[in-house]
Amino acid sequence: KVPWFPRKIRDLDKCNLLITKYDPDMDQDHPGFSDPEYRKRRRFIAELAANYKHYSHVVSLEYTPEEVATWREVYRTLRTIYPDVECGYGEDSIPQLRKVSAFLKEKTGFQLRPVAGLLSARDFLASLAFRVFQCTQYIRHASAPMHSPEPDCCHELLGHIPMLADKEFAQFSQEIGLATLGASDEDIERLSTLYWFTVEFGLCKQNGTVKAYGAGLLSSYGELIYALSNEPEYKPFNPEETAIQPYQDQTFQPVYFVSESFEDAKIKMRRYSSSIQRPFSVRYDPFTCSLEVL
Ligand code: H2B
Ligand code: FE
Repeated sequence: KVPWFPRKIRDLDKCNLLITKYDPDMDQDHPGFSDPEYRKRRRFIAELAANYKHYSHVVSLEYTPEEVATWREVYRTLRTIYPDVECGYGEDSIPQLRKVSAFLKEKTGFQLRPVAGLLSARDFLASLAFRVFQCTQYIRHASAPMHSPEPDCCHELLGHIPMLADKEFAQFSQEIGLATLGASDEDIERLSTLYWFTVEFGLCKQNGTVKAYGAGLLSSYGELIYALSNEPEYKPFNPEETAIQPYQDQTFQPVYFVSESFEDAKIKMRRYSSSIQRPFSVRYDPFTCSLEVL
């Protein structure tokens, strides 16, 4: 039996299965766990996301001075190791999801929708098939600006958005998404592992030098330095092997996969995706933002 999957962009309203393992109400190790104010703020922002429907207006948030201070610290620190991300950000305010979404839409057709926290891999990846990125609006706890156990707006804005603004990458992301629609749990697991070692923690050669492009690296000062040091193991990106590599979401990765180029990664991913057995095939119609299922 084929698992349910969204067929039109509006169906993404149903792709909302949250995984609570790292949220501040459930995880005792979350830096905000013992801060009632932070948890209250998070519930307020979560509620906005939960009420969001496709075609509704994205509510802008009035960030507090403390939240802006956290953003400033993260932004400044990361800017010392990599140059401007050219998304028109500044250190004095947290960019609003609505504005960033409009910027992306013009660049690559990707748009953002607010999400309350970590989503199931199936729901998260399905949205990519429609060039929709489920994006958190809250910010990490002020006590731990350099690390967040869950995605937050620093991770999305500094890690994912620059990549989604790149044509080649936008397409790579959408193709992973398309491959997950109606896939078995085992294939979802393999595809999310591939997502992990490319979009989140990928390395790529540029003019013979190994560079970081993964969002998890670009939004984590510590791991970015570590990934480019000579400590971790490097392996060439090869989807068959990468898809079954165990990964770490608690500490740094022991191994990173290096692509020859984005183009090469895309071709290899395409070959891998087409080897996945499904009793149908899908084609995305950009005019209607819906799928043709053949
Ligand atoms: N949910 C959210 N909100 N943001 C993510 O970046 C994210 C997610 N990543 N769910 C997913 C899971 C990823 O780690 C893979 C696909 O499992
Ligand atoms: Fe991410």
